[in-house]
Amino acid sequence: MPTADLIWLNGEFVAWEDAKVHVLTHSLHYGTGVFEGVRAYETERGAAIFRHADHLDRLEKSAAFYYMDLPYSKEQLREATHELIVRNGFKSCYIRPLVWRGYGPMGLNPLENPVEAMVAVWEWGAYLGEEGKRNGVRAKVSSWRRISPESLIPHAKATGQYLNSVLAKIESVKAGYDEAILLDDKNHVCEGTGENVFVVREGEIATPGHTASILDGINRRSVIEIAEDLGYRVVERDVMRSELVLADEVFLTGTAAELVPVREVDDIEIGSPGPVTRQLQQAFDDALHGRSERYAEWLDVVPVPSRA
Ligand code: PPE
Repeated sequence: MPTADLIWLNGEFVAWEDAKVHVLTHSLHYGTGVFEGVRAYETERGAAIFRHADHLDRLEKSAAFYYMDLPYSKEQLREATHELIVRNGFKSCYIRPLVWRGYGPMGLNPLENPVEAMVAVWEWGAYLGEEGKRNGVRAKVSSWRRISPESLIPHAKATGQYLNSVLAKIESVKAGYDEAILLDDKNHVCEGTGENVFVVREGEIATPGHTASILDGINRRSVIEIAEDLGYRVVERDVMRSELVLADEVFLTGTAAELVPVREVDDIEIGSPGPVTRQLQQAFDDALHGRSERYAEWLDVVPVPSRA
């Protein structure tokens, strides 16, 4: 695990190894936490955080679903993250904000437990491997269904909900695949364990819509916008399992993963990465690294304090 010098914990910068909580922390027992995954990239204007405001908005919404107010304002979290990146000396990094119910009464009512917050940063390379990013990953349709909106909140990025992704990930890795694709409770394609999924067929790009129990991925939104700007027809609709194989190309999007082609589904070769995936990967990469004027407003440039 790559580390950093400092972690921001409840308003203070503490040494990485000292960023600790009590073992009776509510969230440790019951999964009552919400989090984000964000990335900062090295750009010509300095380190820049991709769609930071959107991630903080989603963090606030995720917290609200579980009856938590953010203990620090979004602006405070934003500034703390800027300072954390500067003080750790990073030009690019992964950013993990977490808000959780802390030490207090045990039992399932969390409402008396304090709400705590932290932000950690570290250098995180290609989530599904460099080779996967270049030439595509091998995915397996999971035997596990994505959490149903009747039992949990697919739109919330809550820690406890990730047991669903963990089961699917373990199953796929033990079977020798790189990633799992989960169907939803209606047997439609939903998403990867930590990525949204797209299928390309005859020039049309399709991705499961909000009623398919997806997480409303920020990179999903970005890639839809980029694809439309490039003139592609993008539709949000139900996607059948068979379409993963019928497709000319399949790819995944997520903060950690970025844009990753899927080269095989259930041991069947698809044809990805094909030309559409390649074009989108390039345009998306340009947006992330600040090489695209058109998407410049997506970047939250980290201010560097003057040494005066
Ligand atoms: N679905 C899930 C279930 C998910 O966890 C992510 C992000 C996405 C879709 C894509 O969302 P977005 O990053 O906003 O485009 N997964 C985060 C956690 C990964 C992890 O292993 O931890 C991430 O990519 O940071």
